[in-house]
Amino acid sequence: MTAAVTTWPELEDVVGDIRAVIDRKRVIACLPHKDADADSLGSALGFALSLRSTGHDVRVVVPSPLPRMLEYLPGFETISEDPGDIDALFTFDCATVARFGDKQDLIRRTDTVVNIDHHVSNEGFGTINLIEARASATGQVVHRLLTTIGAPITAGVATNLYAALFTDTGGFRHENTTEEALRLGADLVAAGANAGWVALKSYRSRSLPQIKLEGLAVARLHTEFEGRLVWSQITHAMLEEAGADMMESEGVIDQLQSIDTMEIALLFKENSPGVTKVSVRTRDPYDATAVCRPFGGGGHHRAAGAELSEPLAVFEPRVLDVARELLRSAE
Ligand SMILES: [Mn+2]
Repeated sequence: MTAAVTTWPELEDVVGDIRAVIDRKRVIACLPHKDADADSLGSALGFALSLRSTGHDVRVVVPSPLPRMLEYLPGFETISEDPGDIDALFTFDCATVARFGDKQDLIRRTDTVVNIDHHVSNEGFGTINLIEARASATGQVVHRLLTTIGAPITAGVATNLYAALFTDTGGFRHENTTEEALRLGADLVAAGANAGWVALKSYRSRSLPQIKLEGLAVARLHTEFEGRLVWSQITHAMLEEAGADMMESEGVIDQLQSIDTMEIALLFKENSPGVTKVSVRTRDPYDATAVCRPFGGGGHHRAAGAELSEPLAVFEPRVLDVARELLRSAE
């Protein structure tokens, strides 16, 4: 299955407009997606720190709940509850307006929205859209933009963008670990990014509840098609048992993805009563977005997700059917 092809403007085509927004607008807000990961929030904070260092009034606002696990990112303490009156809004790593959660409203009430992303499924909701689907991380797009407009890459900016790039490539392990990504990693370290700190915080400092939750999820692993289809769940009861919150379930999908026979891995999360999220990871020849598309979700070829207002017991069999169908159709 091939994804719909959308032609987005190149950086060169929109950089003048973006520069004009930065120069003309008094107050700029930066917005990551809901349940922000380090690519989304690191891009927003990196961009904000860079512009602030040249005297711009830039506020970072985050859809609730605040992703406390990303407290280590420089500038995290400057996140605003409410950005107040803003003149322009920059969004990072977010493909759909719905993904802004309780901050969706900011998109509607701001005249100038600059949408910066690398998701092929991006809706193009910005007044200016800078979508580079080939980029390994949105942080990479932000770095190219900042250097093109001559904005400074301070050590704080570099650490944020490094965290974005490092985590979106799975610690430089995923297929999107391109030559360009590795070179950018080196450039960011040269600019002062603390690579060891980011690696420690991303992959080597997990809480006890996180480890317990992972154990519970692995214990209820299901497999079909001789291990080609694997799935598990994170339910409220499991969170309670582990003493964890949903944010601490981040690493579980990586465990499922590491199974050697895996071709499609699914993790179902009971987000709130009656709301279920599925995270999908795939290996060749399967497209993760094909599993999510019937449910209005999206993402990347190898990693995608969808959220539906349905109880887990209703949503899970529907997604499983789509995954089974994909596996059968390739046989
Ligand atoms: Mn990303």
